[in-house]
Amino acid sequence: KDYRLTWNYYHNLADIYDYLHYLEATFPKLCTVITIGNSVEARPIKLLRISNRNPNNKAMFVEGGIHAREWISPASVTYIIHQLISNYDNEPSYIKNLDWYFVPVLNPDGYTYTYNVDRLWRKNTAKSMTSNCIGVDLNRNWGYDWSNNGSSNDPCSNLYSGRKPFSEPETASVAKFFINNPNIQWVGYLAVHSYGQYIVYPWGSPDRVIEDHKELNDLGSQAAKMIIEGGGESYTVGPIGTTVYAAFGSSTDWARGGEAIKFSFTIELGDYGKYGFLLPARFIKPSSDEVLILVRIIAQAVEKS
Ligand code: ING
Ligand code: ZN
Repeated sequence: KDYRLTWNYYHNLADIYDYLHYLEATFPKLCTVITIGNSVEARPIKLLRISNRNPNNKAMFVEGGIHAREWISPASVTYIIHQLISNYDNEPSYIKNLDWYFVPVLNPDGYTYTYNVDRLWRKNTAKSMTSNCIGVDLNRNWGYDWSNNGSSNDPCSNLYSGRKPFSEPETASVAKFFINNPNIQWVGYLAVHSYGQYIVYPWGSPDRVIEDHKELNDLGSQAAKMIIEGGGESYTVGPIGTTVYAAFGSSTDWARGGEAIKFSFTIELGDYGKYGFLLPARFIKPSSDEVLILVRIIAQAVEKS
């Protein structure tokens, strides 16, 4: 079997994981697959590292598939991996002298659930001790500015933040990976979501302004401008809380507030709502090209930092 993916349709979890192992087998000097933990239903959470093993490299984390129904996220993250690997030798130094950590599917149970049970499922599939409803919103479960208000303390809500910060193995696996690898010099974190077409940065609280607001806004705006110039879609840039909506306990806030990663962004891919979460697969490649522009802008900023 040929484990290469295509990006002409959406792939299930097994195909995506096979692709990561195909890359490791084919490009062993560059690619490493690491299982950082297991989901609630004991599925592995797989990370692909791309590194030229230069010991001075800074590092960038790319998170996909935290929300089950946002299928464009794992598709575009794997497509970015594909684009970096296909032309790696000719990539500029700001790409090659970075260590890349990609988790295409941070919520493998939810992703599987959208294939087998409910295409519009958002959360993981954790059982609750107090309710028959299942699932925690993994993008409200991180250990920085976590709240049971603002998000929701109702297990039936799509925004349920969980019993406590990092109650869920999916978010805790990332935190543990950071703790267990203290010498990785993280400078970038990008979470990929859909939909609405936003490029946003901390904070999720509408009441707080980040000190380097202008620098982050300039980076996001530069990416948005280049996306338009490249024939892509239009993106609104700003802080999470005043641009999308108030949100506590997200990975983007944790990366910046908890881990002091200077360049922490979320991109919300297309569309504006015509197809919403059911974005047809013909949009995978153009959407991925949009993410890649932002990825390059962040990587250049990282190199200069
Ligand atoms: N939107 C994001 C959500 O988690 C967001 C918006 C981005 C919140 C970054 C917090 C941080 O609700 C979708 N569509 O998931
Ligand atoms: Zn999302």
